[in-house]
Amino acid sequence: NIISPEDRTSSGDEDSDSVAPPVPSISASRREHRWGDTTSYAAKKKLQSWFQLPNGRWELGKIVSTSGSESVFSLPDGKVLKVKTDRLVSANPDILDGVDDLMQLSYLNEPSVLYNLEYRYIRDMIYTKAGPVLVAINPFKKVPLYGNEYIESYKRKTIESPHVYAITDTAIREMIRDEVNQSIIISGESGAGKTETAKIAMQYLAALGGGSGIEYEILKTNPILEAFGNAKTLRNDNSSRFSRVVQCTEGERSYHIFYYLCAGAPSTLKGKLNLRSASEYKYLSQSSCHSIVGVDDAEQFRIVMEALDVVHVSKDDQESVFAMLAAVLWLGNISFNVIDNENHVEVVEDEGLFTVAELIGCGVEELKVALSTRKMRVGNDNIVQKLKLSQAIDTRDALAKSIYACLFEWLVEQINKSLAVGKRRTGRSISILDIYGFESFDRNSFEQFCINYANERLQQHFNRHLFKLEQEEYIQDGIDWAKVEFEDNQDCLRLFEKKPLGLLSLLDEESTFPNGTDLTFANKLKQHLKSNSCFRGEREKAFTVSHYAGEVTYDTSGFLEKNRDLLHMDSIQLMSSCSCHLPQKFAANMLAQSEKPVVGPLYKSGGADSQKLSVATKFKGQLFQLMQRLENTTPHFIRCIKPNNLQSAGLYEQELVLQQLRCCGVLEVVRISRSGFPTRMSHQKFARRYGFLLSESVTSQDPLSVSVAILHQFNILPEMYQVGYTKLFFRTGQIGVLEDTRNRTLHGVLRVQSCFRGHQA
Ligand code: AD9
Ligand code: MG
Repeated sequence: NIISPEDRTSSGDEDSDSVAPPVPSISASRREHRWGDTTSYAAKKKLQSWFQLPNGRWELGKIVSTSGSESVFSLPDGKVLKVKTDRLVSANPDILDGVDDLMQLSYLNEPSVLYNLEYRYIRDMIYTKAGPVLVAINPFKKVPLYGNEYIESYKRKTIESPHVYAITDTAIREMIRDEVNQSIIISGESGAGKTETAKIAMQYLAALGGGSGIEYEILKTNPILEAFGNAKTLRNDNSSRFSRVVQCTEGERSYHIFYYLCAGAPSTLKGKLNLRSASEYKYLSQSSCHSIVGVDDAEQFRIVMEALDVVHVSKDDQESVFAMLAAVLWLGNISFNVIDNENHVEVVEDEGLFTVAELIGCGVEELKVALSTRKMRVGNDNIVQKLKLSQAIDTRDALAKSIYACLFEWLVEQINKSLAVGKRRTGRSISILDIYGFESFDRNSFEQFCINYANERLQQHFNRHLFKLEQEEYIQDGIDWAKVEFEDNQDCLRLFEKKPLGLLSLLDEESTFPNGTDLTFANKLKQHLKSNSCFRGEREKAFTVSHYAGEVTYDTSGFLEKNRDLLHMDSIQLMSSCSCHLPQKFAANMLAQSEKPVVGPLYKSGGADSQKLSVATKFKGQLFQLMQRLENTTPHFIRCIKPNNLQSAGLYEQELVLQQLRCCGVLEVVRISRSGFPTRMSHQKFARRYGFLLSESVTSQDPLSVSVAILHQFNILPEMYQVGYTKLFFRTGQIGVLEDTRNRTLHGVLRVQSCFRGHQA
């Protein structure tokens, strides 16, 4: 009853429509059918099976007996349970424990996949293949898998076990062999290890570059990007983040660089920038978390300064960078006085105001005006409107955010310039994409909406690539691949992108209406999209989308506000009038951006006739650019998995892992590969394995004729297999019937033999 790993069979899965095993599921309905899995097959054969205990954990046990729809099932601890037979899920034979590619499993069901990953994980084998995908489980500790010796071994191919190094090596080889750009696409949820994985891939590239190439220099710029782009969150002490300058959840931190600067700036710099300790800045003190266990902020500041030297950011520019950081911090301390019944405000003249003006190089009066009023154009007249308290706070925060965002962009630009100097471009590249994975929380907002939309696009890319790989194999073997059907997520993407009645268009439309609210937006969605199969309206302001990874319910609160970009022309004009060069540059960049030909809806956002793109439209544009770049590469996929939420080593939580396997599409890979002809066996092997079952001898002994005779004898339906030049291709589960017969026959023979031996004795 053992099928050797290289058979790549899933032979037990004869009934792909059977009810899926009961699993702890984040949202059942759509997904249940995906595990077209076998249940009764194992039961019939009295094999080891999985049974899900009421606490959700899968236990491995043996079927003692079966009568009708019930089985007696024994657990390893000696307990015996009476269970419904169809709740038992086939387990793989021990010989397949810990295989390094999930596709080698005979039974590709959820508990088997979970078990196999856990088996490897507890032995520090954190990498496993799922067909073309590399699954990486975060060890949350140092594992002895990296460094020069390993790099050498993967380079020489003396190690074959799955690894980021192996994937990276393949990318390099394919880039050279095919002269095609490559991409390594790393996804997973927060804290799963994407950024670490990206660094490990870069390490390999850097080592191959001989320690002096551009790859090595890129690696050296990491401290800068992490200092400015990462922050402590509840899920990850070093999380790659995008917006969190003005708001921070309890227990989390803003970007590392703020704390590094406050703790590590030399005293002269401190004096120049009027720097205080982190706790004295409102933006930093609001979350009551200033330090990270094991991180020395002052030391980190020195490391960042060194890295800035390495990428040739001049000392002057470095000081300007730090001045911008200080300006952001001081902006947060600027406060307002309410001056009338209508909640209009004026800016408090205090240290915060004066310091910001000093740091960015503008007049105090101009800064006050920019933060407390807005120029409007009514007909041909310019009028000045006083801001209300909440508007003034939003304006201040928007300015802080945009200074930081511009600063980050500027730094990336400097780094890229420095890397490009004197470098010969070979024209071929390997891109490494470290991207936020699919998110589904109790409450999901605009951020999740964007993230999941992006993941939906990436998933489509992934599906198409997989489909292509499969197709190539079929074509190579002369198989009619038109018979292979792949489910696509096109419907969901259409729900987002359709014009004018898609999620994004409707959001943009509502954002332009002065009277639009989150509720009117939600109602519009319900009105126009109710017939879409991927959409469901929920109570009040909520709606649900059926994503490839499951259903997510979004709360539209704050959608419109977040989608309209808040920075007003008055703020941009203020920056362009500054005497310091960075704010000037930032303003110029922003103006240049808004002058670009636009494809989305436009907003009149202030007095001057400025036009701005909505956040969703910008996001979509960037996503399309990214996809376009990726389309021209050969992709390699790495899916990172977080085994527990405590960031601790050695703890493997089944349910958490399972959810992520779904969300990052690993189970989808398995499903897709099963929807074609996933079981493949060479003619020779097939003939050898099952030939002895033939009741009549075949005239021709060539493997193909023997194989065909076997298929006929066992009445395997023509639509269930394809005969290729070298291999036979089977639909899921078909081999099971043959294996069953083979086993029974062999057991019969063995029994006869042992009886015979017993008799002799
Ligand atoms: V986020 O979406 O940016 O919040 P990531 O990037 O997925 O997240 P990250 O790479 O930062 O997660 O990993 C989180 C932590 O896990 C790291 O700081 C390490 O402490 C730990 N980690 C991840 N991968 C490895 C590894 N291969 N070996 C050891 C690891 N530790
Ligand atoms: Mg990260």
